[in-house]
Amino acid sequence: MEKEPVVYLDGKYVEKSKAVVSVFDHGLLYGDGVFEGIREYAGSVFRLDEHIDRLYDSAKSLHLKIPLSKDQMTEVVLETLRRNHLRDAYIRLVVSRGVGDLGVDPQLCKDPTVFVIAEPMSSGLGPRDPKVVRAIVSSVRRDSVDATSHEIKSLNYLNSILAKIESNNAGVDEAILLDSRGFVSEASVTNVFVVKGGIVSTPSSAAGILRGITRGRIIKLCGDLNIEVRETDVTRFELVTADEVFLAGTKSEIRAVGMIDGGKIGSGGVGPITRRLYQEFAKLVVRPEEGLPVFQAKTLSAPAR
Ligand code: PXG
Repeated sequence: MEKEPVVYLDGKYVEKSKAVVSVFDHGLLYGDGVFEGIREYAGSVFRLDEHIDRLYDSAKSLHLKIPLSKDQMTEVVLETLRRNHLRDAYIRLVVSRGVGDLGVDPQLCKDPTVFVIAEPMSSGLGPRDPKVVRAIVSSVRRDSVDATSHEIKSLNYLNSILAKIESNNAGVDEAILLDSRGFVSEASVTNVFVVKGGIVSTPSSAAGILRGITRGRIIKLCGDLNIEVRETDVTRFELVTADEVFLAGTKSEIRAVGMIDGGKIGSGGVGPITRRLYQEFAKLVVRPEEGLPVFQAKTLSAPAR
């Protein structure tokens, strides 16, 4: 029989079939918790430092105390990959409020639940063009920065899910959400970029976005390639009249948007700047300085819990 994958759960590495959490966990009962989606490329974890920092910032904003240090958490991610012999993987790191009673009060939950799942996933990046997707502008507004802001990478994804249901019902691939002011925010699980006259624009944090790690690397890449890039408010008009629109996130990497609300974007295919950034991003993700090698002698302390 094939060996089961293992999952890190509260200090132990357990078989996938035994990796279960309580029905009293507030992560399940209330979406009270935080997470990260991370990728390993060719034996190296892409920007793990940034993912760990973002996880701890998300937790801090919820007054959720993670019971591991950042170094310990880093080691748990690496060890989960080692134990599953994974060189190209998607990693899901979750910290929930933990077990409590049926009341919403987080103070009643003593110990946060921590788990790390790693599954094989190969990169879609390569010499060929990125996928082209069709999108709608959703009628669902992105939660504003003074509400359940998506600046927090929390377990509460109903805002994105409602938009995704709308795009499913419209028979397209993606939903782009406007913020409460009416400006473009982000897609359900990716950041949005528009290109007009050779200038790349992407919504700023005012639009209630998650500051994507992929987004950050693309902004940096634009700088390296001397492509002008702006973090600014983007209107729906600017979105639908753009020369190119693309989406960026850890899991889906970079996707071109060929159509929005039934109208073509540019030629309806992959534009030249999207293609260039996609090709350069493919090179970037395997640069040694962008990742943390997994299969190396341990340097960090073992996780304690
Ligand atoms: N915005 C939101 C709301 C996200 O959830 C991104 C942007 C992109 O961020 P990164 O750091 O990945 O470049 C995300 C990404 C999925 C999936 O299935 C992705 C995310 C969350 C849940 C599922 O692709 N987060």
